[in-house]
Amino acid sequence: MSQYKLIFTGPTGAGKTTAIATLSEIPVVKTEAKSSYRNPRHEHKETITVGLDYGLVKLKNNDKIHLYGTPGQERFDFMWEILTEGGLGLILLIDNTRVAPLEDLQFFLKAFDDFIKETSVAIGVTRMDLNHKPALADYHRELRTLGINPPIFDVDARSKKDVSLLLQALLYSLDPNLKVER
Ligand SMILES: Nc1nc2c(ncn2[C@@H]2O[C@H](COP(=O)(O)OP(=O)(O)O)[C@@H](O)[C@H]2O)c(=O)[nH]1
Ligand SMILES: [Mg+2]
Repeated sequence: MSQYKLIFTGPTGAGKTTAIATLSEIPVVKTEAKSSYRNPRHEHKETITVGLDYGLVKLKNNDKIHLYGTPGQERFDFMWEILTEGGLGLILLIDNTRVAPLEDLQFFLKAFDDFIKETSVAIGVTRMDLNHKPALADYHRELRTLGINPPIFDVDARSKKDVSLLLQALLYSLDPNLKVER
């Protein structure tokens, strides 16, 4: 049995905590705190992740994947490098309702570029039901200008089917033999 570690990152509100809870077979460990600021685009959101989220997924062959969510806010970016240590790959969630999602994409790909170079990345664009622009084609164009071609999907972090597909795409790009239990 092998054990792997995957990292979920992306801006606050992108669905990291939700995606980890959706996938995890154990109750997730969350470190939420009351948000001290009001973000008009996320009025529903009263807590933010200050530390990290943790969940666990078992694969068909009994391998275990430990899921870690990074804090979304830049003031916690000192933790990003610690969290990626020994990680197998990165799942980047982008919130399509934010002001400039393509800039968020660039920002996070840049922030994690050393890690991505050594491993792999899969991208999930969330909240597309609320805001359908930019479209996936716009993301593809942006990725082409950055010279990379990672798997990218429209995902709802609350949907097990969506998040499993994203996870499976990342695992497949690392090792076609790794399969998510369904
Ligand atoms: N409408 C909609 N809501 C979503 C989607 N993905 C996640 N959410 C919601 O967005 C909110 C923020 O998610 P959360 O997991 O706390 O984001 P985090 O800050 O990245 O951990 C939660 O209320 C989720 O249920 C989506 O695709 N569509
Ligand atoms: Mg969170």
